[in-house]
Amino acid sequence: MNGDASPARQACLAVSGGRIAAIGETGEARETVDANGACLLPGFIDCHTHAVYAGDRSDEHAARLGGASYEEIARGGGGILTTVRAVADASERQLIDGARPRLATLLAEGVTTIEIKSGYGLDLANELKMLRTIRELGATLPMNVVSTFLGAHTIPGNHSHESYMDLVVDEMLPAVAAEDLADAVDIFVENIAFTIADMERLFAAATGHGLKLRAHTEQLSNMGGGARAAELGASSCDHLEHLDEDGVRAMASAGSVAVLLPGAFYFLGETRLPPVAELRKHQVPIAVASDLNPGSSPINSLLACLHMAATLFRLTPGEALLGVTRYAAQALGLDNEIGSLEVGKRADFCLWEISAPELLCYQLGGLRPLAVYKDGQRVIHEQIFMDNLNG
Ligand code: DI6
Ligand code: FE
Repeated sequence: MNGDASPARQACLAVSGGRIAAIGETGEARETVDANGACLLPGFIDCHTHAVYAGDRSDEHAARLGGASYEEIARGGGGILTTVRAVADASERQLIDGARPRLATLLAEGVTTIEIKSGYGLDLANELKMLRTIRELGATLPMNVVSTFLGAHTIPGNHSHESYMDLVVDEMLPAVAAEDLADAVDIFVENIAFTIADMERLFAAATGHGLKLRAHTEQLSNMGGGARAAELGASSCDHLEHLDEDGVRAMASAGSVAVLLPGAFYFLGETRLPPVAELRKHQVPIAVASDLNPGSSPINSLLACLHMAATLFRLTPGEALLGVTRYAAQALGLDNEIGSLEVGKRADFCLWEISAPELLCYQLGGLRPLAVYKDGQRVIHEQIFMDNLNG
């Protein structure tokens, strides 16, 4: 995953102190593992999720199947606000217990880093509750958990647009920063949510607190949010089905990663494809994530989204694989640490019993790594495989 996704035939990889110490050199080791010709890939990175939530929205799914649109449901007080009510009723303990199996499911398919956003609290106490939940998941699971403050997800019913933005920027953000509960901020720039001016204000304040910047842009319409977010230094712009070529150019010159979310495209039955040809032409790095959430992407599988990135968005298997490794790390600003098998990076990797990595974009379902390593420690393994290894 060092720029392209073609496999290398290396005899060995050495780990020391949780990091990759050498590649291709053989020598003495305290412990050796014979991978029996299995394929070694970096741990996958799900760089955009809303994996902490309560309740489900299967009734809204049924309503959409009957013809209602995502926007109509949102404007009627449902959508994100349905989940906000469920999260308000849940304790931090209940949120942790609800999210843990989702994360464990991702870990079992080889995801060693996950980003999780708040955004179903929408008041100070509940946003902090969500972010503490995210931090607690990171402290108790063998995964790298990145936390993003998405107070600007939608406007709650008890606020005007202006008074809610005041609350997000003047009260929530300082409280989040004071407790070090987030690594980045995010905002939903859309005609049913926030404006570019809101984003400018939020980003200025967040930069002052040392937070990284992300944005949901051009998901349902083209507002120019992607171009502006990139200019302001956003490490990624996410969704992007409605991004135009000017937006692509702005992202290219600013070095912002395009995070594509085929699960939401698929589940909402969208028809407008993200501008993959233009992103390629201008060499914008492309990441792929699950967007796991109860409204637009109840898809608890990054591998399913990897598959959809190829089948629905026509990414090449190499592009899709780089999208859940190298460029996902870049979207999180963690490309010096994770996302590829290189000396000095964290020893987060998986063994797969597959003929070639491209198989992961081809087969849908039934795929699991033989073993998952996080910081050099084996955290999950297939007993059958290990039994074989041990003779
Ligand atoms: N766009 C999305 O697809 C998710 N958030 C966003 O800004 C959906 C969140 C939800 O519907 O609960
Ligand atoms: Fe999202």
